[in-house]
Amino acid sequence: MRVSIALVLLGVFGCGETLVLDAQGLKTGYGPRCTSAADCPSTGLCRMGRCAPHWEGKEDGGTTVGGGLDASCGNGILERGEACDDGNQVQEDACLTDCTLARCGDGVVQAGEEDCDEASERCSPDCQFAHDGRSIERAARSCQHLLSLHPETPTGQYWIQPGDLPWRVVCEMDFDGGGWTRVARVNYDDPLWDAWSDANEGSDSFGLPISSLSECCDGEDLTFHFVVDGERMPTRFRDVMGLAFQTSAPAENFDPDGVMISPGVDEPYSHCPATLTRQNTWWNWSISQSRFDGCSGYQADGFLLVGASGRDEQATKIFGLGRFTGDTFSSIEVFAREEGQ
Ligand SMILES: [Ca+2]
Ligand SMILES: [Ca+2]
Repeated sequence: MRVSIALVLLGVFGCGETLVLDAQGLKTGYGPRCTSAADCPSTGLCRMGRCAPHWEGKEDGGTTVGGGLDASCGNGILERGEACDDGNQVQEDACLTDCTLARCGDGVVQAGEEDCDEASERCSPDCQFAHDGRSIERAARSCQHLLSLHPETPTGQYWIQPGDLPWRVVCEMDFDGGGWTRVARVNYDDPLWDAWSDANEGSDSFGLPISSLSECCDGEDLTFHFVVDGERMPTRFRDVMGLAFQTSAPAENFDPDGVMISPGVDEPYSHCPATLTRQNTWWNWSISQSRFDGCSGYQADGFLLVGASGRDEQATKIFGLGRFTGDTFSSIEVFAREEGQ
């Protein structure tokens, strides 16, 4: 009788599938043909020449009753109602402790297979990290965005895409909370460029146009700090207009609101009420007042890059940042971060 049932069902399921019956005629599943468990990667069960996707009764020649009616998840025996049972209490392997098969979307990160398993901006629908900067496809908006999604990210080079174009930039993830994008690097005697609007395409270590990180207000939503010859300067700025980095900006007052300036890493920002000025015939990048008054004077804690005589666009000396009074340098790096950090 069971044979005739099976034959009928064979006709229904076609020649690629068959229904597997145990000794009592209970359905145990049907699947591809197999000769060993290795042919059945999803369950590791090959019974009666077929992969068994579900439970399976005990076999002893077809004379005993199939097991499973008293299933016990965790006993290492696959029983009715269990997709798997590896007999352990490890939640991160291929068989969860509730005897269901691990999958993307179960909320458990499967070791070796998944980066994450959650509905969030940091996790893709296929359970791989998103926006971690490891490739163009996985670019974050900025280094700060990257760090906010992946707090363990070390300092290094990453892909970000703040606008239409992806950039591979240095992200400083350690200093003062991290999340700093290197927006510019200038070497001694380099011609200065309009760092607000353009990348320094001629350099092998360029950043990106500073404007790409500013979302609302000509750069006044950004905070800056600097590294000179590899040494990180504690002085930082906020509320600096993009004009400070534009070599073609008018040689006149460019920031009527002044800037916020922090004299040290742990010291609060204070506002510089005076109008800042610049010359673009000799001072090129400048965050400074023309007169020293203890606020952001170019010989104190402002920032000024100066060209050589007769070569105004070549960067040769640095003033400000709390320590430089017209010194030469090898390289100056500029880091920016969106406010709100
Ligand atoms: Ca079990
Ligand atoms: Ca999972």
